[in-house]
Amino acid sequence: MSLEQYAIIESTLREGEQFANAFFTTAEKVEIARLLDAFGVEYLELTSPAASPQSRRDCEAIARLGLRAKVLTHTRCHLEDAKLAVDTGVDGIDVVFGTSSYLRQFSHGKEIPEIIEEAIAVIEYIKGQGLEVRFSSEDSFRSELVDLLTVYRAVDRVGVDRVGIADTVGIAHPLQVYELVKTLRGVVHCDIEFHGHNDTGCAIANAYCALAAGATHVDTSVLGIGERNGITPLGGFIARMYADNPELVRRKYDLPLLREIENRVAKLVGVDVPFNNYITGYTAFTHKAGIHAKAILNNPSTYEILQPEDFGLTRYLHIAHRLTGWNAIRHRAEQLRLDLTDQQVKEITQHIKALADEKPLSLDDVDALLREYHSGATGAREGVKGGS
Ligand code: HCA
Ligand code: CU
Repeated sequence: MSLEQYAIIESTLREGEQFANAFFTTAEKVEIARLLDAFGVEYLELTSPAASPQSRRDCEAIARLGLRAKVLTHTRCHLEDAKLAVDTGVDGIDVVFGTSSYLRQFSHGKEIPEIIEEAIAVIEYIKGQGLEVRFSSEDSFRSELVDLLTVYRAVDRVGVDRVGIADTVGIAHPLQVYELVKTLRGVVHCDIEFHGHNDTGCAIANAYCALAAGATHVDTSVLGIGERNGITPLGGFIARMYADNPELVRRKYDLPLLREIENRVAKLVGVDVPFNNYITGYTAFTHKAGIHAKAILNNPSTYEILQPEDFGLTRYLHIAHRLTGWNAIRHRAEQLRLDLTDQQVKEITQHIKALADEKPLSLDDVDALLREYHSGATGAREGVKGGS
């Protein structure tokens, strides 16, 4: 069910601001918010107004933009923070409380009944102000299950809109996420959000499993930026969901905007988009081996589950190397409008392979060889004609 109906809570402007290199100005935050809104994410999550004076002004500025996306801010589960948040004009508040024994021992020092009491007061206050409210437990996967369920059941009973599970330290794997969300689904009636860190590379799979088990909302950030190595990346999550149901993802989001958003955020935080990034990476639609190239020319789906055109991108056949095949070379000759027989293309392919064994080749080298061969072949034909 949730795999067909889910919402993205885009947290580049909250979790992403916790990335080592992120120092967004108000204007930059507004720009990112507008881009993500145009892309079509359902929610934007912003840094708590309690964090700093600028953070408060940024919440106010983005809440005033009149975006399609709902604007949330993220605060500790404290009444004072919640009051500040309500005053910024946001649509909803994501509150977070640590339930793990680590956090209870080394952070806030509170016991479960105390956590519940405080959570209920905050939730009732926010609901009373007419805002959406989510309650999440930080470090959910290192919390006692019975504690977690007790807290969630209590907040569900007072009408929280959503409970959140956070894999704060990136320790969970997909089977555990599936299991926990499935259990929780049987206990609460409200929506369920998943927030997953990527310390062991499971963040996308974990988000997917959360949805498969009945979660309704997934947190992402552009390029996955966040604390340490970050959370579920927006682009990777989109790739995963597109692979399941392309029509739905095309309908929900303005996919060609993804690259622009990633490039912009990458520039703002001073990083490069990785070569192997989902969808937009430099090699994401590059095909190299002769067998792959041949099949791609016949039917791209043979080796592509994502259609580059849907993202405003094009595929690339890499032909200037020793693994190349004559079908790919023939295709290139056709693009260059060089009329060569299959036998001629096969010969030149052997030549390219031999040359590539000796030195790196570029596409220009291959083109030059094709042209040379073509004019030689044409010259020979014309010579024969002339002599007859
Ligand atoms: C953090 C908090 C958080 C909160 C997630 C949530 C996490 O550690 O900075 O609100 O669901 O990872 O626990 O990002
Ligand atoms: Cu986090």
